[in-house]
Amino acid sequence: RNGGVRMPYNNYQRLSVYDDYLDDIARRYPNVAKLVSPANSFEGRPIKYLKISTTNFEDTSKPIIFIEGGIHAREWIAPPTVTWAIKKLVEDVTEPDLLERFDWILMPISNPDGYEFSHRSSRFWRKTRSTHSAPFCVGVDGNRNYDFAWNTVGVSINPCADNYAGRQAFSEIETRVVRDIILENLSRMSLYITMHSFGSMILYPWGHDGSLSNNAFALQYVGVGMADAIFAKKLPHFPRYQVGNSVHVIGYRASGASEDWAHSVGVPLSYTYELPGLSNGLNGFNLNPRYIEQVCRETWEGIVVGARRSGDL
Ligand code: ING
Ligand code: ZN
Repeated sequence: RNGGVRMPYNNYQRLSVYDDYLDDIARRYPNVAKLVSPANSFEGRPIKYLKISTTNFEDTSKPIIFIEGGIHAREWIAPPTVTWAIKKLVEDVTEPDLLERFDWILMPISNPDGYEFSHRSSRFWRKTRSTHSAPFCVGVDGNRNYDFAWNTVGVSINPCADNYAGRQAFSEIETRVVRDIILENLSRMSLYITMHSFGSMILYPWGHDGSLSNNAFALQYVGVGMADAIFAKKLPHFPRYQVGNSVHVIGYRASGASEDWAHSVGVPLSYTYELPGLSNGLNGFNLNPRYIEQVCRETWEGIVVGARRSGDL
């Protein structure tokens, strides 16, 4: 691979490794991968993503698939599943139809400030690191900050809480960047997946009240297809994925989640993956690094089926 920047999968990596990897892929594969850095995070770090396309996003007949991870800082298994998808689309291609049929937007770390804070200072940090809401408490829950049923359920109005929704919807640059990607590409976006952990679940709307969307049949059909593909590749002691409406599968309601907002503005297939944790409590966020590669491999199988089924609907 001619001396490119490596993304190791035997341990959790710092932000700079992700940044360098994205830069390097864009440099080495200029015909298919474009680096976009639309804004800086609250603390001034570039928020980066790759647009992967054989036609520079100019063939408007191709559906777009958007996969994003790392909005919750401590969920360290999420970002590598997104870089693994990049690898499988451009470096180590075993499913060439996926690059031919779809355009891809891949953002491994949507909350770089929180991610770095969870490495440097506080392992179980979840939120952004903004200080504009309250002088005495830092950060907003990115997955409560979207403008759909915002600040109504499963949230806190206490800025010190882990599920603080923010002083207004989209108060955070990190959620506005994801919002703008979805709105700019809405006419073609067929599938959105936000990577979280943990619990081995594939969740779909509506997460704020547990009701089903008009597209629930397709959401269930594609969701089960993804879970079956993961099941076929999982290790024996990994739990089987559960698939269903967010409220019914995870057991609580939450407003302002990206999954709900994306679906509400028109993305037909919108999912939250809860990647495996293999433990209870906070230890679920500390998935042993020996399983990073396994989770990436099996999650890719889910993405493959999700893409193909989304294209068949
Ligand atoms: N889980 C998601 C959360 O933000 C979720 C689960 C997603 C609930 C979407 C409702 C709607 O709470 C994690 N791990 O963050
Ligand atoms: Zn999460």
